Amino acid sequence: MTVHQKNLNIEEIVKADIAHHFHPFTDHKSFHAAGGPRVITHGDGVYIWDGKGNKILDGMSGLWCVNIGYGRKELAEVAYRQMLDLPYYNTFFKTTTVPATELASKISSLLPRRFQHIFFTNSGSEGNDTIVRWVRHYWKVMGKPYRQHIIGRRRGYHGSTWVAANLGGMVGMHEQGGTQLPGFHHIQQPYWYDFGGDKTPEEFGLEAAAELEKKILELGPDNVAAFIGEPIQGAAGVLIPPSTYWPEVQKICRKYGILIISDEVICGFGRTGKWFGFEQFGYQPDIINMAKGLSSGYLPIGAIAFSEELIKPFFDKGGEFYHGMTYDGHPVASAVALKNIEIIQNEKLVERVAELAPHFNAMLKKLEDHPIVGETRSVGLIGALELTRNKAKRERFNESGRVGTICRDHCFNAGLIMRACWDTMVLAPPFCITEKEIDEIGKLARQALDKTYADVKAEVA
Ligand code: PXG
Repeated sequence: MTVHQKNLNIEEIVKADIAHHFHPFTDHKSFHAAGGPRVITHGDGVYIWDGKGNKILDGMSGLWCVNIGYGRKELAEVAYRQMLDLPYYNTFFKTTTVPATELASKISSLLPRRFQHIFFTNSGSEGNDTIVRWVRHYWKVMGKPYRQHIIGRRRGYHGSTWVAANLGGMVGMHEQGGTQLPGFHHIQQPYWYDFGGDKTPEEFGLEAAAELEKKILELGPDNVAAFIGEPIQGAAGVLIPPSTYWPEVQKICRKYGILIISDEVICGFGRTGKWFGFEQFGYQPDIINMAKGLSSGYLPIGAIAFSEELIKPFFDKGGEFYHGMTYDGHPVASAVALKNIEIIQNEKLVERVAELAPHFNAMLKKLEDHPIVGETRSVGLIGALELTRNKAKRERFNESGRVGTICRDHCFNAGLIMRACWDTMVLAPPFCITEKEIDEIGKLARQALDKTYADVKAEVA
């Protein structure tokens, strides 16, 4: 327990939480039935501790974000110093702060040369809302106001604000919060395990990309503004597209003059073993959305990169884009993000992810001998394993994700955080993980899988 948490009364915290805290993405009835929250008190490296003193290996880097790991004092120190110098000033009305400008320069230095300008946000959701407003405005500025439709994928996740939820393809989210907004469309996700049938992944990748062209032709190519995709669909269950998919998507978008938005909120800043997911999958986006790994989750901050070709008309023609949030380019969050990137660069953590990738993949592959594990897959330090009732037929237990939830709970109790996306178990550990800790994930995951198997044996074919 860290010094300043010595006198914590966890029972009181749990009581207060039940009484006053309304949680995101939580079924409140089962939350209360479970006796309230598990309180996480502190972290170090790849481990976190709960209020009962349990040490847990965080296989999810928080929510895909604590990439450099927990407990890095340098980030706390930089935040402290920046707060004393200047806790806040805005970036509106022709002003800036030193960290915001330095961070914009730093991010553009990590990207291909055509990305020179960065717009700051506070989260991935805000980034996507901003991008939708911006893209539609861009096409108006370009004299093509009819280019308003945006195409995404089913089970894509782009955030929880209204526009971001419409952009994403989570049906459960569409059904809440009122009418679907106009102009958002979703095509099938490139998910070979569920939809590939007898085709090779490469054949299936081309087929999934062809869905995009079909949708474009249905809407009328001149009416389509942009296509948005995560390089790997994270929240859908780490859907790693076949190698043929993204190059074909790019070809189709170029053919019809449609912008490519790469949502790098999970994949950005090294997760796949390259700085950005588009480098791993061989395509060139026009707009990039970033958050999470930008600050390793130490403070909330997001950023959008627009290619110069898109930005230039705004410089040439003038005119204001009526959009901005109070905390865009917040100086403390920017200073922390700068330090985070410095750590990633100095410690060569992106290269380290690439180096660890085969070991991480081998750990997952070893689990394929388990009776309820179907395919396993990974790129860099992001991976998944499919729970199945019939390996040969790639059959799910059911659509509800019940078995995934059972497995997730067994993982937690075994001392491992692995997230369940329906019946797909996913992992995205911090980049500072060691080979030994990866082996520990394998060991704990197997224990949890054994217990899950014991619970559902009767259903396994
Ligand atoms: N885009 C992508 C690709 C994301 O993964 C967002 C946008 C939204 O970012 P913010 O910062 O507004 O949350 C995300 C977020 C999960 C889970 O359970 C995933 C996310 C957020 C919360 C939960 O997998 N991804």
